[in-house]
Amino acid sequence: MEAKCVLGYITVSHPPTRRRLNTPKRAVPAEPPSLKLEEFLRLNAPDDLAALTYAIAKSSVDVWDSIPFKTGLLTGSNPSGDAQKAIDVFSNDLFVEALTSTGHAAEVASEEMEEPVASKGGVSVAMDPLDGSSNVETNNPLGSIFGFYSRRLPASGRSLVGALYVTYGTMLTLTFSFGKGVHRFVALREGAAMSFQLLGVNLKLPDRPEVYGFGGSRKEWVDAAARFWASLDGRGLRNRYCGTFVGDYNQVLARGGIFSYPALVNKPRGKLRVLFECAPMAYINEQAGGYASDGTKNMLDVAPSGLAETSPLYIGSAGLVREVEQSLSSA
Ligand code: AFP
Repeated sequence: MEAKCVLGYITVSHPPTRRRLNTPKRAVPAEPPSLKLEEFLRLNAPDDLAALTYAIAKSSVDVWDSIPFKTGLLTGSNPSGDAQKAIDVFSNDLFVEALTSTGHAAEVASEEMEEPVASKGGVSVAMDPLDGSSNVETNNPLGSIFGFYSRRLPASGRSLVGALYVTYGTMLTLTFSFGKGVHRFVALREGAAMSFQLLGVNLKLPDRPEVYGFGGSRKEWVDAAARFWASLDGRGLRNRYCGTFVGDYNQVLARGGIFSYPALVNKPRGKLRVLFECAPMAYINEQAGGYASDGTKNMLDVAPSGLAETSPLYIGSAGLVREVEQSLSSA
């Protein structure tokens, strides 16, 4: 699963243009080059991860298009007891089919399924096919999260060989890492079809943290997390919380800061699932120069014993996360 080569770009944060640079491998572009996802993957990803990523990209367009039409609640609930919407099940089934069809998935485990779907490839995929679906009505951003594991699931984040998240917001973007930096592509219309164009390479958390967002109810947080949260305004950070992990983390990556779904007094293992949410995002965050913790150790070292195991999560700028880790351990 070694990457073939990694382009020497620096971070690009402007919208993409369609202009093609002649020497993309050496020049520091004044404008981002027009580079399609297929080409980037061909040059920078092992074949299996490239195929899985491209399958996710194509399906994410269908998910995005379908969100307005599949918002109704179903009668069932997922293995964690969350109410399921038609869009949750639709996204789940679409991604399972797309991933297994590549021939590269060994199994696909999902927050929406009791058991993984077995397949014939070598990469175990864990996914939250539609993160934040309770926010559909309020038109907040939604997301999808994928972890690519080299071992059978459940496994710790140390077995991740790549991770990816999709944002369904003002833009449909894919942000991913295969262990050599974090890169981002945006979906653009090309006639009737969509194509994914380069939006940024080697994304890094800014040095100066600006924003924070904590999930759950303040009165339920453990004291040390609540005290840390209360100190952030006074240090010039702004509270920005949308209630979708992907959306909340995405702005931490752009502006620096911290996102947490902390340990709760009556739910010390928090809410977010290790395999499907915490570890894949921790992997991307670490590649972007940040740090993620369960409150006592690196999130990537948490070894879940079951598919749906949850963990408290503190993720974002390394200094802030280490600080909250310290407060929690001395509490
Ligand atoms: P849904 O997928 O049920 O909307 O839950 C979203 C989520 O798992 C995660 O994306 C958020 O960070 C977290 O829940 C928000 O939970 P609170 O509503 O308790 O803050």
